[in-house]
Amino acid sequence: MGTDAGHHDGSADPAALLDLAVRAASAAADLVHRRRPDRLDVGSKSSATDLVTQMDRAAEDLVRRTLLSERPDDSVVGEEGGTADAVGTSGVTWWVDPIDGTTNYVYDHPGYAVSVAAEVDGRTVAGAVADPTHDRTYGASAGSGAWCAPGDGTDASTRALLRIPSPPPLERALVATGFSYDSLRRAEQGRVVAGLLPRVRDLRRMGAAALDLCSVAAGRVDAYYESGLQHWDLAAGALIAAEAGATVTSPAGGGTAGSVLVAHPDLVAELDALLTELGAT
Ligand code: LIP
Repeated sequence: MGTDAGHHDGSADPAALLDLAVRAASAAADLVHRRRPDRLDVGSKSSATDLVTQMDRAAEDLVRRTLLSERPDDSVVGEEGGTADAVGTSGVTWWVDPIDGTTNYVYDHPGYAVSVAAEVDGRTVAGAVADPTHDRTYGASAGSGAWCAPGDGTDASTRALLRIPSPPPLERALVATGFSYDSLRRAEQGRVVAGLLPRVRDLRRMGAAALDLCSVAAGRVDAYYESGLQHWDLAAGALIAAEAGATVTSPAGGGTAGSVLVAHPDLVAELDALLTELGAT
C-alpha cells in the first residue's frame, strides 16, 4: 500500500489503527508475561537503574512486525528500536513502549504494560495499553471514547466504556507519580513528594506511566503527574485518559516535553498550583 511521500494513507482510520494497536500490544504482552524466561538478561541504559532485558527487545520486535506486516508504509519508533526504527511514507507514526515498567518486570512485580500508539500529523489518534499482570487491555481512538476490557481486548463486546468520576477535594485525592532514573532529578522529585504527601489523601508509585494514565481513566487514582518521560511512555495512555474525560496537561503550566499532569477538569488547576508551589517542573 504505497503513498506519495508526505501524503497520508487514506486507510489511516482511527478505528482500524486502534484494532491493530490492540492486537499488537496484546500479542507482545502475552509474550513477555506468559513466556517469561527462567533467566532474564538484564542490561542498563541511561543509568544503572534504567533497565532493559531481552524481552523488551523481543516484545518490540513482535510489535514492529505485527504493525509493519499490515501497514508496511508506516513509521515505527520504539523505546529499544535504535536504528531499527522504520521511517515510512504513509503519514502514520507508531510509538511503542514494549515493556513500560521494566523494573517491575525484572522483579516480577505486578504493574508493567505494552503501550502502542498511532499518530497522524503529530496527533495521537489511537492507542492501546495491554496490562498482562491484571489480565486487561485499555484502548481509545480520538473522539470515540476510551474502554477497558478483560484479556486481550479484541472482543469488542467485552469493552467497558471509561468515564472518570467526579473528583474528591484535593486533600482527599489519591495521586500517582513516578521518578527519574537520574539521581539528582530524583532528589528534586523527592522534595516535591515530601511537600505533597500531607496535602493529599495518599500517593501511589506504580512504576509504569502507561498504567498510571489508565488508572486515572479507570478511576483507580484521582490524578497522575510525572516529568522526564518519553513520548512512547505517554502517547497511548494520555489518549485513553483524555478520552475518558480527564484533562491532560503539563505541571507548572509549562509545555515541558515529557512532563504530564492528568486529572478531572475540576481538580487539575488546584493540583497544578500546588505542584508549582512545591517546585515541580
Ligand atoms: C518507566 C515509566 C515510569 C517511570 C519510571 C520509568 P520504563 O518507564 O513508565 O512512569 O516512573 O522511572 O521511566 O523505563 O519502565 O519504560
